[in-house]
Amino acid sequence: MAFAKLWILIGLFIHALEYVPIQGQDDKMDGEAEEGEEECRLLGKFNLRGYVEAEDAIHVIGGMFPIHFRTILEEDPTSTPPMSPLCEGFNFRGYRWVKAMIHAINDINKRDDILPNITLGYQIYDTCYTMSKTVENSLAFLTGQNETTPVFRCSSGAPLAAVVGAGGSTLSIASSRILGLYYFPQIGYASSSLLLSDKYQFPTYLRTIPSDQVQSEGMADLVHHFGWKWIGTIAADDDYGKYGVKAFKEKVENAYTCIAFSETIPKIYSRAKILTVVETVKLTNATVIVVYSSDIDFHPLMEELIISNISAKTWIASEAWITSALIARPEYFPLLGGTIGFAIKRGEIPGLKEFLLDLHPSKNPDDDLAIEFWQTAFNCTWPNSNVPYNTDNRKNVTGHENITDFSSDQLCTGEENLEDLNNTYLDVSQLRITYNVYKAVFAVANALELLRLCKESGEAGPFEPGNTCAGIDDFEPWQLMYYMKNCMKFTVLDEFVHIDEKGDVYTPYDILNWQRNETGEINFVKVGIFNMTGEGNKEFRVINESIFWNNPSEAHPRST
Ligand code: TCR
Repeated sequence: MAFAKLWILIGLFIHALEYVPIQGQDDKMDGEAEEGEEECRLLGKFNLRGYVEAEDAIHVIGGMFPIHFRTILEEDPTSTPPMSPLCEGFNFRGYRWVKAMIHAINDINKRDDILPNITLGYQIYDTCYTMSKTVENSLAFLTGQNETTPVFRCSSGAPLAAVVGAGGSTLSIASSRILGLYYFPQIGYASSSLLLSDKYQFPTYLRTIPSDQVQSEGMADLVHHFGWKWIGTIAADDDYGKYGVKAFKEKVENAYTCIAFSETIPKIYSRAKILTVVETVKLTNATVIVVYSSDIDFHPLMEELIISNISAKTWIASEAWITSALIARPEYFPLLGGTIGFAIKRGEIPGLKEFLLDLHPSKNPDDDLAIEFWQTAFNCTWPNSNVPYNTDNRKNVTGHENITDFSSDQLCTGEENLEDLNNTYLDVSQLRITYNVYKAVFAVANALELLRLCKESGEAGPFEPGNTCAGIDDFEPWQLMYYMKNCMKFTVLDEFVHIDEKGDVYTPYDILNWQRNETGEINFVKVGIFNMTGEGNKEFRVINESIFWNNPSEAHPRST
């Protein structure tokens, strides 16, 4: 049976990763383990953070989000038992995505027209934007290593229906390779790498963000539209940056347009590597530079570029940083003003703002993430907590050479007001990825609903033998996958969503341009659109006159 196979495989995983069998009778406690059976001892320990709410749930949806920017690197992990690393750098934007997932689940639970009498729960983990955590999260979903959480199929407790995530493409690819083994449904909200359209490699991966095939095509059209000849490219060192740039190059290069340079931004912070990129940008004659990277990876390079006083370049932004508060800062405007980039469709989520405001560390003393949020947002220390915040364990970071603790001695009073906070967590004016998260949760709910309706309708179902339906209480992951693959047409917040058989969506992009308003803040002004359908029909429109160019003459630059 499929299950037996699954358990053998998971067993092997656990064996390899976490347990060491103790042989012989001596180490055994009385009454435990029958003769001949191996007893196991937990060696390393899952150290996962996130949110679990599964008490009354009939089904649980898993989620993976970058609540932190990075893990803290261990110098010598072999001298102590293996522990999953700790994370640092609180990501307000990622935290908003988590809340959007919870909000979506609450909304579905409140509705009678979708999954009536069925309560969905959630099990959300922090990926810390790293591969190792993401793999660990995926294993935890499958094995239920975290004691309070359900195993994905298990007789007691609510089973896991599908996973939403995992943020960056490289992370989704890693988790999808594991989840795909069991034909376990996964739906991404931000992973746009074209690799993920390959259903041989990632049979159970779907997404609510368009593939970068589309974005790269749009960027190439933009370059041709303005007649630029020499283009520099900078890519994050991951499946997003590298494959995005690769597709861009394939589409842009022709008899007239050439690539001046191609650089990559390191994944693990290295000042030396970043400085070589800065040097290239300084020396190049190309005035147009495409940056295909997440804001998280681009930020350290940005800090160096700003010091080096580079100006009069036009930056072409990929979707991941075009509206990022981490990058779109007034102090970066001299360098990045006039940036043109692609942004995915924006949406409004009713009630989200109120839900985001409904946060206070005193609500739940065990909610470390809320405490860390509060401490970081208000730069104060929550009394009697030992949740660290504002630390930076990277070495030789620009501006501070040593490992640093930026936390404050000031105690939080609890009277701090969230509404006074001007940060990205509460900014609901640009809900793009957040909106995708919301859609992804609805996609899962929609598949669950179709599965449930099959039996209810009394008609023939899709499963062999005998054209049967699956039961909502005891379906297998591949049965839910049937609906995720074949029936992904539904409406969320008045928008019709169609995810095709490759798991891809085609939604239009806004072309945005960074301009400064009277108060000195950066506005993302819509200057065009790019739309492409699955059949390859496209529409590209830019209003040249509405663009702000960041050079002394404020004129359309040439890159010859
Ligand atoms: N696709 C990127 C990750 C990513 C992202 C973002 C990360 C996208 N948009 C916004 C942070 C914020 C688009 C990937 O890796 O596929």
